[in-house]
Amino acid sequence: MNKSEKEWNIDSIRSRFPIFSRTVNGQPLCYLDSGASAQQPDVVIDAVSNLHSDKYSNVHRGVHTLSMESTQLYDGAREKVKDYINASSAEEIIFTRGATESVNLVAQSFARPILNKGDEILITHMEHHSNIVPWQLVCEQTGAILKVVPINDHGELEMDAFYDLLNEKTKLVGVVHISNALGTVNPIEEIVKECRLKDIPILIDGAQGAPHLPVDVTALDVDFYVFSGHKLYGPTGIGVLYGKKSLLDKMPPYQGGGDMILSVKFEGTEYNELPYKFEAGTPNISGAVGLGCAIDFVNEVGLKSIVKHEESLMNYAFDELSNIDEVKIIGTAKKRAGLVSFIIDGVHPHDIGTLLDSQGIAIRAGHHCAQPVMERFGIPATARASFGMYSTKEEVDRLVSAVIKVIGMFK
Ligand code: C6P
Repeated sequence: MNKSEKEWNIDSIRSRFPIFSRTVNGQPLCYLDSGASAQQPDVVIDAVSNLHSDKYSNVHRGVHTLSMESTQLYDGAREKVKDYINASSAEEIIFTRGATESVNLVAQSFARPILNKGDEILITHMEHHSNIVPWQLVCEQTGAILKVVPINDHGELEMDAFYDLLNEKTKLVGVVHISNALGTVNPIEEIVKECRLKDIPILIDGAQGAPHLPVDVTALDVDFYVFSGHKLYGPTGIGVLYGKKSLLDKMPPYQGGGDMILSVKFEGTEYNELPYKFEAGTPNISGAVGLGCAIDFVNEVGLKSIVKHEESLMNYAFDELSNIDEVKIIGTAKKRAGLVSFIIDGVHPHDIGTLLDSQGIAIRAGHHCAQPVMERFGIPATARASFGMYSTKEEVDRLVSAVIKVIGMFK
C-alpha cells in the first residue's frame, strides 16, 4: 500500500454513517443513490447539531463571543474547501446554495455583461439541466447562441467536434466533469488546455467530480469550478463556486443585500471584498460548517482510497449487470466513475426503482435532470446505481439479484 493511501476498513467507515442502522421495507438499507445525495457521517451531523446547540449566532455582524465563534467556523470551512480543491486563496471560494446556483451566478455576473448578439456559449450534450438552462436564459437575455458538443454511442464527447466548435465567437465553455446520467469522466485537462490556448473562459460542473476524484483547480488552471455539499457527504443547501480571483474581482455582484457591501448610501453602494461580494444576506452557516466537516472526514478516510474503492465497485457492478442479457448499460465510456446507468428490456425504469425499493434498495430512476442525454439514446429514463465510500460489494450483489428478480417478474 502506498503511503498516501489509508488502510481500508469498510465496516469502520459504515459505522460512521448512522443511517445504515435502519431498515427499509424490512431489509437492511442498501443505498445506491449517492449521486443524488450522499449520506452524512456522524461528525457532520454532530457538527451541525453542536453549532446549533452551542455556538449559534449570525456571522460577520456581531462583536459578541457567539458571533465570533460561528464566524470562525464559517470562514474556517472556506479554508477547508480551498485546500480540498487546491485554490490559491479562500477569496476564490464563494459559498452558494449548490452547483445550480453557482452556474447561475457565473451566467449572470460573468457571462451576461460580456455577451453580445451572435456570441456563442459552448456546452456539451451530456450536461445536467443546471449547466444548460442558465446558459439558455443568458442567451435569451443577450442574443448569444448556445452550441452543443455531441456525444458518441458510448457517451463520450466527440472531441473533434469540440475543437471544430471552438472559435473566436465562443465566449465561454461549460463542461461537466463526470456525467451524472452516464458516469463518463470527461477529459477536462485537455479541454481546459485548449481553452487556455484560445483564451476562452471555462466552467467545469464538478457536482459529481468533487466527490469522486481529486480536484486541483490551480494545476488544472480552470476559471470556474462548481459543486454541491450534499453530494460530498455534507448538508443540502450549501455549495461552492470556485472562481479565479482576477475574474471574480471584475464581476458585478449577483445579488444585493447585507454582508456584500462596505458602505451603502442612496447615492451609491461600495461592494465588499471577495468572497463576501457574492454572499448577500445571512449565509447557510450550518451548511458551510457541515461541509467543512465532511471534507475533514473525506480527508481522514483518504480520497485516494475512496476513489480506488468506488472504482472497483463500479467496475464490478458494470460487469455483473452487463452479463444479464435483458440489461443494457447506458454509458459505456472508457473512463467512468461513480455510477452505472442501465435499462431493462420491457421494464420502465420507474418500475425497476419501485420494485428495488420494496427490497430495501435505493436507486434513482428517471432522466436524472439530463433530458438531452435520454433523447440522445432514444430512451425516456434509466435506472441508476451510484456509489459512495460506504458502498459494498454485497450491496452490488443485492442489486444484481434484485434486477434478475425484476426481469423474472416481467417475463
Ligand atoms: N444531480 C442527481 O441525482 P444541485 O441540485 O445544485 O445540488 O446539483 C445540480 C447538479 C449539477 N450537475 C450535475 C452533474 C449533477 O449531478 C447535479 C445534481 C443530482 O444526479 C440531482 S438531479
